[in-house]
Amino acid sequence: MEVEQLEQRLEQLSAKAVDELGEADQKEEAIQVKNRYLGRSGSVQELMAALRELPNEDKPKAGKAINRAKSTIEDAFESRLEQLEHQQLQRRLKEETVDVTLPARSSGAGLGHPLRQVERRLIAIFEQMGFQVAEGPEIETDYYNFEALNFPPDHPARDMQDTFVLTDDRLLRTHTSPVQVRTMEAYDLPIRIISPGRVYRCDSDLTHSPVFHQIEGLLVGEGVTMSHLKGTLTTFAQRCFGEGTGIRFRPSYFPFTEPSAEVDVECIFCEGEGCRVCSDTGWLEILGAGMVDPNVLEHADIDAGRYTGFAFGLGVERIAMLEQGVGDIRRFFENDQQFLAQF
Ligand code: 2U9
Repeated sequence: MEVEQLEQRLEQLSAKAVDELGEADQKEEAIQVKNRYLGRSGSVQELMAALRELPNEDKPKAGKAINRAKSTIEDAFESRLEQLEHQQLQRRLKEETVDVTLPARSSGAGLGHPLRQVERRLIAIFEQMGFQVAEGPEIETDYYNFEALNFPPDHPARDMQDTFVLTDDRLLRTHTSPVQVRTMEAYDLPIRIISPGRVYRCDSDLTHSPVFHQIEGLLVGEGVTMSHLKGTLTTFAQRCFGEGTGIRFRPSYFPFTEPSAEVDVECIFCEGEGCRVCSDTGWLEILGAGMVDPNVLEHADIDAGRYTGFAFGLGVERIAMLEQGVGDIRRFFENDQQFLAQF
């Protein structure tokens, strides 16, 4: 082969390689094309054999032509590679873009549980009247839950069928009254406390749940009378259910108070006219209350000749069910998100 022929052949080869590289869509394809021309048994390498056959004076010219072809192909390979990488990056950026104009998904921020919402409101009302919040254990002894509260040994509430008994002398408190007993033991008089918290009873139907929430109140000091109790509960009813809401006391019995009363609030739906919710009576039973039994004061080493006290108790679920129109108390404890999201 003549040197001119060799030069021409190299020109053709490098032009063809540049074309093929331009058509390679993948990096791997471009590498294959490059190897086909510049690899050890590639087309350009093959022409090295023809160079060796040339007369010595033509060899420098032929060598330059080979080097030119090699660098043309290498440059084309490098720039094609750069193009392919750029294209790949553009494709990824397009596929992975975030459309910031799309409406955001709701993060489902938590709300207070409906019972907690009611409980907080009730606590705030009593705090405004000067009551302090007192808390205590949910696992109690027979003494604090029953004996100190003047329950006789054979009282039905002490029965294992009504109370969750844990061991010989440990049970789940059936009311928050033990907190009040512990407070009377630990603090000087006068005391004015409320004890909100979970309580437990073996009971389950539309209006009873094995766990529920109470708020109890206790005020003990010199000269405390039933009038103070009536005034306190009237203020509570008006702040909780609206100005002008009336209350009435009906005689009742609790071991820990004497006298005792069930306290009705004027129906919040018909304002005393009579409706389905209040069974046409115009009244809703909301609280229990009474004057602290002297035996209970004496158990806590308080001189019942000198001091008197009043107490009251209410169920948070009862008020939440009335206000929120919930017919089954157990709905509050199922953690059903659809139910809870309504509040
Ligand atoms: C002490 C002395 C007396 C708390 C009281 C009630 C009346 C009462 C019920 C309301 C609905 C329980 O949750 S409920 O079923 N409570 O009727 N509770 S007086 O009396 C006390 C508490 C502590 C030392």
